Amino acid sequence: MRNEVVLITGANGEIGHGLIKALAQRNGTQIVALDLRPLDESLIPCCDRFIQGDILDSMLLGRLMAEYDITTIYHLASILSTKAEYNPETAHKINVEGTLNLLRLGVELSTWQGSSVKFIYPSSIAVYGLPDLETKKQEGKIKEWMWCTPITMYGCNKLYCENLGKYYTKYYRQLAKDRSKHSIDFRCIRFPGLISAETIPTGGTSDYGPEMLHGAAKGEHYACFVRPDTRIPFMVMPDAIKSLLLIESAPRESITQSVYNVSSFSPSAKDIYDIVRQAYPDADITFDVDAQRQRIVDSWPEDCDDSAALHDWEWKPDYDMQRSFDEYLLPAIKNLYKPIV
Ligand code: AKB
Repeated sequence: MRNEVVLITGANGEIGHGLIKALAQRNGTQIVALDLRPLDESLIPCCDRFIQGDILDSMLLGRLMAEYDITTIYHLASILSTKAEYNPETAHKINVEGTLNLLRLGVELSTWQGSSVKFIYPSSIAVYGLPDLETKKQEGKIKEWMWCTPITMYGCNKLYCENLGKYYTKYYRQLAKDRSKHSIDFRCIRFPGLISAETIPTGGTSDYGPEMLHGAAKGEHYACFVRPDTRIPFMVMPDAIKSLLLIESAPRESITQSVYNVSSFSPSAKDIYDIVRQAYPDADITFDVDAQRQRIVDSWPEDCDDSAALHDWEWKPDYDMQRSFDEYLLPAIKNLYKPIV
């Protein structure tokens, strides 16, 4: 008998860390993790198998299909917004072709197993593209269907892959004579900037939030690359993981749309600066604006309306801004960087 497993791509990333640890605590969940780089040591005991490999390698994905009954795919691997702008075509390859490979794996598996594989896909506020600061301010909290006009390769990739997920769920092979393929069950969350106490992101444009905090905790100088009045939504990692587990376990009939916003708090860069300086009064933080990165975050919304997620699968964040810092980020980060005696 083949083992039932959950497949996680991009296992070494920030979401991967939190998700693998949370899933490992759930009785009976077996995890197969995939990443280009060797798996972080802290995750090894949580996984039943780790495969170092590339999502662009279809032979590798074929071998996985032969070996396991994969019930759920969490496809986390991707190149984030700032990094993607340095090499847009490579980002497209990984973000789009990689996702297409995984979606096709999901469809093949669903047909082979005779039941829909759940495909959980983290998208991003980068799919939005507001034209100017005045409109951004006026719009405030935006809904899923508004302003889907991204200005980055990463945003374009995420928006397109959301549509691919819908396509493979509803329309794949609609004109083919042989419609025997089973569809996947695609569920997607658009995340705001994420802040983890355990890891520091790389290659994102919302990175100034976590970088300011981790930099202060390490006693390093940090030059924040956006203006103090920059405002986008953020969320701490435990809430991001909570939302992924909630959408995964929601009954199919309660899911009324394939893409959902989730939101938590929406600070300006100055609000983050203030709370970090309160915790670390000697923190050496300056503002040194990078015009290109500023333009990207200026095109992202101030906040997102997540009422559909609340309505359909009872989404509600556990952490507002104060609680995020007081009860999660600051204690955990102080512990992470405490001097070894
Ligand atoms: C990025 O900054 O690229 C990501 C995101 C908002 O999706 N953190």
